Parts: sequence; structure tokens; C-alpha cells
Amino acid sequence: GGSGSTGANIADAENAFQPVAPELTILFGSQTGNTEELAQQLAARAADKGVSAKLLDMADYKPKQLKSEQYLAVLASTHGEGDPPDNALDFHEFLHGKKAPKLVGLRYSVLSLGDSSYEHFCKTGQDFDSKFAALGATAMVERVDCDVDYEDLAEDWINRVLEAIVSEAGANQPTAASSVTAEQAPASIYSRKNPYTAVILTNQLLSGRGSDKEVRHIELSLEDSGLTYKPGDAVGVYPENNPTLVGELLNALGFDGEQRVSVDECEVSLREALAFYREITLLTPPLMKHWADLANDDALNALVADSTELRAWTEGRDLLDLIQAWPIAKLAPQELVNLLRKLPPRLYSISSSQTAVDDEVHITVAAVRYSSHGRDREGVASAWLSDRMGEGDQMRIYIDPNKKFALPDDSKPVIMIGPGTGVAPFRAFLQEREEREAEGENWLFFGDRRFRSDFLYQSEWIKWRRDGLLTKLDVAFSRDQAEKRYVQHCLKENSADVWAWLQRGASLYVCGDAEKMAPDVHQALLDIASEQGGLNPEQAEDYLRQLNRDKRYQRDVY
Ligand code: 2AM
Repeated sequence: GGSGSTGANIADAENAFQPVAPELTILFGSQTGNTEELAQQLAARAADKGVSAKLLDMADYKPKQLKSEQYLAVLASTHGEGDPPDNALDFHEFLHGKKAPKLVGLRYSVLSLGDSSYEHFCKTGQDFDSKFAALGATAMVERVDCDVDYEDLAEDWINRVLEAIVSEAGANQPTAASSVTAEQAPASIYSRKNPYTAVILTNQLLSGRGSDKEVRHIELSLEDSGLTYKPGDAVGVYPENNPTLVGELLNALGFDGEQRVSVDECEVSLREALAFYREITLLTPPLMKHWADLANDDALNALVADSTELRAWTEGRDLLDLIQAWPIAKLAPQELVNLLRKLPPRLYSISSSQTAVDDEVHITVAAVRYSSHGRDREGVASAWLSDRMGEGDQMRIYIDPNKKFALPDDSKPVIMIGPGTGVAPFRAFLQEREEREAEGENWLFFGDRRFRSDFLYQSEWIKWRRDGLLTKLDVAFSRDQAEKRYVQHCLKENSADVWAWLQRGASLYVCGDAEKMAPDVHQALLDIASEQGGLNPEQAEDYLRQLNRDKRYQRDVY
């Protein structure tokens, strides 16, 4: 070497006296990628602090290794009825099974992500935490449960975990970043924290005359943003609350909206805070409890003490209802702002392929409108995009990558199930496969209410069907006949073919409604596995679970 032998000897001597870097294993259980991103942040910061970090997807972790871990950080999100994300299922099951080892000596900490408006808020993280404790491990930092505005709490948890390790194991030289298996940072400077201001190029009605729905096709410019995306990724959108509703709120509070308040270390008017920065359309249990503390009213105290009653009352109501039902005398503007959650960005599955549309990104948005408790209500972002945003307007966005919903190799067949706006990512899939001249077969199952008004992107599917990119196209229009007909009925009518495609290595993709459609489609797939593959119910479940592990059964449901 050029530096000479003396230098090398000194370096060796120094190394000999250096303490061994503490070892931290970081596991993430993530459906949409938020916990994965936080896990990567932890890994990067660990390296800076001289902690040797190993970052792993829970699905790739051999749980038998648990016994030899020194420090363990677990980041997990919760879905649906308190369910773990798909990639956390096996690890979760292992820990709760008979083979889980004693973990005395292990130092761990859990970060859970969730949404406090759901009943089983952060349940997966809580499961891990209590299980580790029960197995004898010690929490180095107490578990933190994060709501949808998770950034600050998560950042604080990351700092405290690293401080705990460093103070216990002693300070160290920064370790090489190579100990981190995280993917390289994205090329763009724009992110969830620092969104890009995009211009709307197109905002047009996609659903036809006579539809009971209002679905729009929106094209945004990514010009000069450096943002890149893959089929299956989503766009995060920062919306604005309805200004009329904000006005009504200010009225009910007796404020003119000009009061200065601080949000995220910035000073804005109360009107701006309520319009852009705070959630005003959802009443979460934590908000209700804080409100009850301030209102000091017997009826409200009784309501928040009973979670079933509380859920029943808050369902379909918003902040204006709360203020009208239980006004708080002398509530200061800043106090009000502090009580409310941050207005979280909304995610929309991308309906274009960047290979095909270059510096554009397309989304497909259904306006959410309903009436409850005597007042018309709307979904914050979808109504804003439908009613108040037009061509030339600007909006703040970022790309939310989704590694859990990605095309397989070009040669592999894909079966896509996407009723309603769930079809969006499959337009991206087909655009991409067309550009790449991918030879793998493509089969789309689409469903919606009526053929005449709701066949979203009809001409594109027909063209692709005609030129052969789309090998098969099956549609279910639920309200065109007396009996309801759904995508799962199409699937079952095609049992033999679906099974044959799976035998040939096809991957299954499901996008759309999580509450009813996805479980019904799952059941149809189980039935097909039983009927065509001769599997009993348990084997059929195992079969789908294995497909999921092999990344051949991927869902983007919400
Ligand atoms: P419906 O509204 O007529 O009941 C897109 O929203 C399509 O999904 C609509 O045709 C809707 O039908 C249908 N849908 C409703 N519930 C469903 C379910 N459980 N499984 C599959 N599709 C469903």
C-alpha cells in the first residue's frame, strides 16, 4: 500500500483497543412502506453513531436467530382488524407459537404505526412488545405507538433507541454504511416531509353520464422534480379541507380566523391551520378524551368512558358536530390547534407507467360524498380534487414507493383483480409491459356497477385486448342485471383457467376495497385451490400464504 507499513501498524494498534461495535438488528413489518422507510432511517443513523446495524424485512428473518441478538428494534404497522402486515405474519405467528425461545438478555424496543381512528390501534406493535416482554427480553426504550402523523414521535424514538444503545455499550467510531442493507436514497430531494409542488395537466371525468359515482382521471406534471416511480407505487397528496366547512367551524367557535397560531414551528392564521394543517373531519378516541377533559360535562364523560358508545357517536360526525354538541368556553385558538391531528396526506395508486408517460404521473380518483346526521359530507382529498382543483392548479405531492405491489419478471403471467378505482395500478402495469414488450401473459378482472357508465378506461383495455397485450379480460357489472355479479364470480367461473395460470407461475394482484372485496376474492381463490388442486381448507390457506411469501399474491387494498 502507498501509506507505508508504519501507518498500517498504528491503525492496527488502534483497532485492537477499539471496543466491538454494538450490534443492532432492525426488523420491519410494513404493508405500504412507511415503517420500512423509518427502519432505513434508523439504520443510517445507527451507522453514524458507531452502532453496527443490520436491516431486514421481517419476512426474510430467521426467527431462530433471535436468541443470538444483542439489540433488536422492531417497527410494525397494523391493518384492518388489528392484523399484522403480510410480511410480518410468519414472524408474528412464530413468536406466539410454542417454538418461541426464551429471550432473557435481549434488549429490544418497538415502534408501532397505526391510525387512532381504528379500534385496534397499533395492535401489531403491542403484540410484539408484550410477547418480547413475556419471553424475558427487556425494553431498552418503552414502546411508542404512532398515529397517522407519525414523523415527530418516530424521530424521537429513533434518537432514544440509539442513545440507549450508545450509553449502555459505550460510544464508538461511525461504522461503515455498508453494514446497512438499505436501498440507496432516492435521487429526488422531494419526499413526504418535503413535498413537490406539481401542476395539474388534466382533470377530467372518467365515469359516464348516469353513473352514481364521480370518478376522475388526473394527470400531474413531475417536470424537473427528479421524482421517479414504478408501477404499483402510490402518490401521496396533501389536500386542503373544504373552505366552507372551515368557515362554519370558525363561526361556531366565534373566531374570525385571523388569530395567529403556530403549527410545526411556523406561524399561520387559525383559518390556514384548519384549512391546510389539521384534521377536522374525523373524531378519534384520543381527541374525544382530550375534549372531555376540557368540557367537563357528565354526558360527554360517560360517552368517552364507553368505547362502543363512543364509536357509535363519532361515526359519521366531525369537529363541527363536536363543537356544537359540547362547546368549550374560552378555548384558545392555539389550544384548539394542539388538540387536532395533523392533516395526513392521502395515498392514490398511480395509474400510469413512467416508462410510458415520462415526467407525468396519473391517478384515478373517486369522489367520496355522503350524508349523515342531517348534513352533506365528503372525503377531504377526493372532493377537493373533484370540486376545487382544475388544470393549471398546483398541489403538493410525493411518491410513496410500494415494494409489496410490483410486477414480476417480464416472462411471467399476471392475473390482476381490480374492481372500481382498484383498476388504477393495472393501467400502470399494462402501460409498462407494453413499453417493455414483456412477453408474459396478462389477465384483468374488472368490476363496477354498470357497463355503460362505469367501465373505467374501457377503450384502453379494449385496444390492449385487441392487440394481444391483454390475453384475457373478464368484467362483472354488478347492477346490470337483477342478481349482483362481482369479480369473484368471474374468478370462480374461470376456476380451471385461473388454476392453470397459477400452475404456470402466474402472480396474483388484488387492488381496491379492503373490507368486503378483498376477503371475498381471497375466499374465491381458496375455493379455486380446493376445487382445482384438491386441497383441503387448511392446505388452501397454506397455498395462498406461500404464494404471498413468494411475492406471487400481492394486495394493495384500503
Ligand atoms: P355494488 O356497488 O353494486 O354492490 C366497484 O365498486 C364494484 O365493486 C361495484 O360493482 C360494487 O358493486 C362491487 N362490490 C361491492 N361489494 C363487493 C364485494 N364484496 N366483492 C366484490 N365486489 C364488490
